[in-house]
Amino acid sequence: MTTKRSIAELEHLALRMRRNTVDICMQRGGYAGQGVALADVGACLYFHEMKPDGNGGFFDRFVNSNGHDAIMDYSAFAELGLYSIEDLRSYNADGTKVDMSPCEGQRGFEITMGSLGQGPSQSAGIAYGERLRGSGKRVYCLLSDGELQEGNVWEAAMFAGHHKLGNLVWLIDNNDLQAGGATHSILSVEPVPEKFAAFGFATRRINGNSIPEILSAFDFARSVDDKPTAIVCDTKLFSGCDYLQGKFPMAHYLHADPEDWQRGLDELDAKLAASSEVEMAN
Ligand SMILES: Cc1ncc(C[n+]2csc(CCOP(=O)(O)OP(=O)(O)O)c2C)c(N)n1
Repeated sequence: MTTKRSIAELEHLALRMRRNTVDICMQRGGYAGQGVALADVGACLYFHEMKPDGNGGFFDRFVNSNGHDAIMDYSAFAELGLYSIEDLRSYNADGTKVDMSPCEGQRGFEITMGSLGQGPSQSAGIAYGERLRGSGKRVYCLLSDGELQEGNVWEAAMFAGHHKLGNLVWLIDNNDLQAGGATHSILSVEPVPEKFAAFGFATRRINGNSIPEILSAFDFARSVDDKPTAIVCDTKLFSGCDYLQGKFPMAHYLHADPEDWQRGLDELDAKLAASSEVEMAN
């Protein structure tokens, strides 16, 4: 499951990832809106962009900065066979091995997550090290718009721009949401691409729920070897699951009634059934 995929295959995988997110979170609640919304970026990253290492892992490196976005990784890991869906259903349970905010050393994760704003500097350091080694590895970091309010992010941006880290790609999940409400009303981070350009990044702003746009932004990043790239992904919470999106558009953390979870799952199952037909035709 780690070779380059067609757009139809990636859309199908993103649907499966959305279903995995709802399946995992409906057990005890969780960061379902982010997992569902990040499925398109995650599918492109895990199933198309990052080079596999031939041993079930990846040659390239991915730092997910935002602890609660680990749900996106889990939804992909279920497809990659890194974790079973049964194990993932213990997410958010006492004593679980699949933490909501994973730590370094947990299978599939590069860094200790949970304290926001740490991924950018760690990914920049990793990219610098990989370049010194001449390894050819590319380094990806997913961060959130809320994290852009932290000074450490901009220290890392200054470092990455100064060192012209062409092997580094930051994906900003620009969903205009943070824990306390809409980012634009709490502390605006816009204009995001212009800010990164001022720090020496090549930039693209895309619809982060469009697989063709995500793939084209990754191609653009590969074409730039003398600058890091910031891909600003405009996403919407729960994008791709109309029922949950309509009912919980601002749910930073979702603890819903069983009927609501089930309606979300049923919608995704219906879309998956239709998508399998599309996939067969390709
Ligand atoms: C350094 C730090 N400060 C505060 C928090 C508490 N916290 C958890 S989530 C969150 C806001 C999340 O907003 P954003 O990162 O944009 O995430 P999204 O809305 O996309 O889930 C905050 C402040 C934290 N985890 N780390």
